[in-house]
Amino acid sequence: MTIRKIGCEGCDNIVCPSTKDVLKQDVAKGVKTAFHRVDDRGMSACLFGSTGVCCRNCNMGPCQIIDGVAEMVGVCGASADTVAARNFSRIIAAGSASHTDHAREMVKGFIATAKGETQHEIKDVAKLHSMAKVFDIETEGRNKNEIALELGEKCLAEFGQQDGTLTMLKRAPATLQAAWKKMGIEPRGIDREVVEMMHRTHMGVDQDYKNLMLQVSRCSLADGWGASMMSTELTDIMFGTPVPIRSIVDIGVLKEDQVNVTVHGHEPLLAESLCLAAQSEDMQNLAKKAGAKGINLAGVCCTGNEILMRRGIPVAAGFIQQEIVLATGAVEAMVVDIQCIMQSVAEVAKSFHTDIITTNYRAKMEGAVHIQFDDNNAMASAKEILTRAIGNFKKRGKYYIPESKKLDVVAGFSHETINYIQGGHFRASYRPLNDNIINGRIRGVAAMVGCDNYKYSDDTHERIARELIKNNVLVLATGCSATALGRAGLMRPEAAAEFAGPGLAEVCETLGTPPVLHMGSCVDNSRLLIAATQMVAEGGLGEHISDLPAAGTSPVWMSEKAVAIGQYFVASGIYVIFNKLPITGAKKFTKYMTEGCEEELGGKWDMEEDPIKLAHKMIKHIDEKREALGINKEQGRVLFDMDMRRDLGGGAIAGVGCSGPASS
Ligand code: BF8
Repeated sequence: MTIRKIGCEGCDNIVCPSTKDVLKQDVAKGVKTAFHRVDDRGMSACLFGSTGVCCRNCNMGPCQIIDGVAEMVGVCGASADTVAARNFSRIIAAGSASHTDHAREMVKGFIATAKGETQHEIKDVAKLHSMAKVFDIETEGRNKNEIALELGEKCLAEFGQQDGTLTMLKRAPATLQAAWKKMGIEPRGIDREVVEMMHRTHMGVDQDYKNLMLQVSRCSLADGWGASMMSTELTDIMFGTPVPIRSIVDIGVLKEDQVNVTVHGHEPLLAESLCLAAQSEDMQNLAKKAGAKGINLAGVCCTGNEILMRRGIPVAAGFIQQEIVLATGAVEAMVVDIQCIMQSVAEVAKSFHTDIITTNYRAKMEGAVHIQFDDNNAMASAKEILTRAIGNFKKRGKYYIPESKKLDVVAGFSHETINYIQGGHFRASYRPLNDNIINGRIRGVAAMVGCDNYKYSDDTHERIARELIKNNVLVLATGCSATALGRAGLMRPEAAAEFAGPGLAEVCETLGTPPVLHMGSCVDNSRLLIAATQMVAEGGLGEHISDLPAAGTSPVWMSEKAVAIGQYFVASGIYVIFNKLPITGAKKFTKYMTEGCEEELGGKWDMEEDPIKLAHKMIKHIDEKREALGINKEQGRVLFDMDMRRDLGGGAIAGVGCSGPASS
């Protein structure tokens, strides 16, 4: 994997044309970004920290451990394996806590909506009914708000539940549920698993790395199959299940003659309210009075993915571009809530007329303006935020918007949409996908998730995805990986003919889909779990998720959340490969994570820094699974005739053709 050598001074190591373009403009000259800070730090990462063997869990240390050196265990005697496993466990606890606290807010917003206390409504009644069934909620003779209220309250109770198992687990394949039960790793309650993980990693508690890993899996499953899945499904019910939608991705989505408001963070409650408020007559009139033609909302990070998926609102930037978008000088306000917001944005904003507006009591920042977002009075909060942004429009000084680099994307591939596009309303199923994997047109499926990272080239996601699709592997993407792949032009249907191997290209052309499907934000990785479950249920690809020719990666992860996602994929039976993990200072533990755990969980971890080698390790794993299934035979290329196209469901996608699944 290419390690960045210099930052934006010469911009030669930044591939994204818009990032390079903005950074070389006069307007951005005084701006110091993370690209600079990575260079300025001028030292390599701490060897103990980066390999997971620095222990600071008590005040006898910190202890730096060297595996195999008797004098270099912890003062308490902790071995390298224990220390690395404990550190890894705390990453999982933090990542899971972030997703689950986000989910709690969404569930609370859902309950308030069901009570009629917000300006939102229950939009996807079909999904409401299917979730009611999962939670054994009576639907007969009840209106949608009554059902939603009971569903919301049952979901909220699972955060504090002490015993039993989380309800969503029963959506997993029966074989996987049985394996979790046998291992004793079914999550009991969402908060309980995070708390227990923290307790067990306190000094002098769990000192057996294999035992710790059981709780690591349980904690991550409480995230993936518990809180994240509840968040995705309830958010869909409230704001609409995504259907294919055309939009654009790039810094160039900012508009010269409009009030530019970027929405950055994760919880879509705020962003949805801003969308509604921005369309209101009074806000539009206020913008016009200030000399603007309107209000232009644009997304950053996962909030961007949420409003892109459901509303087609353009995405301005992924994680590593959050400072660059401000360096254009064209943003009136960056509205932030929680997670992945760099403290430096407040510093960058000082060079311009831009306000950084924090909106969540949990996440304040020096130098920012705080306007608390109030769920129960969301429209008033949203209008207060927009009024402040509009007030800044006249103060805009020199700016530069790199307009020519904008790329089209087709997003909105919820698992329901993937089902629908393969068979329409009446024959929706995963059968065509399974058949195309069995007949070899599609070699397998790769999940690309997670972050950008300044330490690595900003084209890493693109290089991996291009290698995968060239080899007929369908890519499902979420989070900042999805934004990077959209920016690279791989989420246009035309990209299939341009970059995919012949089998995958043919299937994409028939369905009218891109070879890389945008499945949403980071909490939406739960959609991938359901997609994998449906592939197993459809038949022909084994009995377990671990039998599927599938693999996952977060190639340049930065956040603890990405590791939690990786772990719940592993605990669901998936092979997951990251660039590096902070575990390699402990030999037995690393061997267990990359080999030993497969026997118990079906999935395992792997590591590779070179993007092309990483893609080929995924392909190798996919081929091994194909071999085990007995489907790894060379197939002659068969051109689709009209009957075969009809069998596939045939429609192109919305904005490009069909209207997607019914939302109510
Ligand atoms: O949750 S991909 S950088 S924005 S952590 Fe953060 Fe990573 Fe982006 Fe979304 Ni996910």
